Amino acid sequence: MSDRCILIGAPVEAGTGRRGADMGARAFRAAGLAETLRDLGLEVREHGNLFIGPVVPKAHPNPMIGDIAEIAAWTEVIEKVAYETAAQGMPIFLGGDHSVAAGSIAGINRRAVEDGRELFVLWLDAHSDYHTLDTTESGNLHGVPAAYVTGRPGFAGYFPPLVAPVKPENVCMVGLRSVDPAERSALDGSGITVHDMRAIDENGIGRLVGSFLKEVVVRGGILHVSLDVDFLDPEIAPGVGTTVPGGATFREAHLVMEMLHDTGLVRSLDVVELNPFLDERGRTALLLVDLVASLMGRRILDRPTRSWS
Ligand code: B3U
Ligand code: MN
Ligand code: MN
Repeated sequence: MSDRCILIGAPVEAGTGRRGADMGARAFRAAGLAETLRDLGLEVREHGNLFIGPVVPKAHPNPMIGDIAEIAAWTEVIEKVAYETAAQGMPIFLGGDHSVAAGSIAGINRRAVEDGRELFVLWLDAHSDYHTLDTTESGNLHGVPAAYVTGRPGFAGYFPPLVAPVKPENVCMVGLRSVDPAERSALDGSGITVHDMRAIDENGIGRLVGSFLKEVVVRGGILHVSLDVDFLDPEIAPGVGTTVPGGATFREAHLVMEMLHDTGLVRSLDVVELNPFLDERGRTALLLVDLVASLMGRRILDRPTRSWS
């Protein structure tokens, strides 16, 4: 884990059906993210908010898809910044909706492949975001990034060419409780490890995440974490466009963050789907800052670092 965090605002909302996610990055800053990280002894570099120029609209045969040119343009910009900043510290992408992850993971993996490192992705979300452009029923492109970055077909000609797809076997999704039929059948046999809320209830989130992290360690990999706010239960995190009941609790989410920190292998992070327009007095933003703090090393008590072998 790098001691230098690079905060990158990605004010994207064209991937959702609701307005307001483009204010997410500002809310993370207002909730004290940089100060909290500095208090942990980390260096914080502020990259500012990314932007795209005007785009020429492009149609897709799927009539539900509206903003494909805009999301494609964002993906290109974010991919480039991810590739560049991954060599300078730990990029933290402040969304923006989850379509941000199409660019961040694509760029992070381009860097990882160049460095000869094996990238693993922990996808914390109520949704699998595994639609292709052809299967999405809503047309909301925050529902496709996991498919794009793992190299599912159908993106060519619309999204930027993917230099380095992430191996599906290296992806672990945790917290799922809203998966569309087309996603479910595509996930089946994809190689992606999928833990829905039932699996969490039956096994405990620590055990499930722990076995994935152990595999990352054993295989000498590095980690990208993609944290969708709706991974959390809406009772504690209302500031998100697509709330789904029955999500991760405060302690479950913190445990995951603490375990991730113990590995020392997290190299990059997305925190996405925060919608300050829907939040209650900033409580979701503040909770996310706390979770990022746990991921970056804040702990309740000092305890020996867990052995992963
Ligand atoms: N799978 C649905 C719902 C959804 C996906 N991601 C979010 N919602 N946030 C869709 O629209 O693709
Ligand atoms: Mn998502
Ligand atoms: Mn989601």
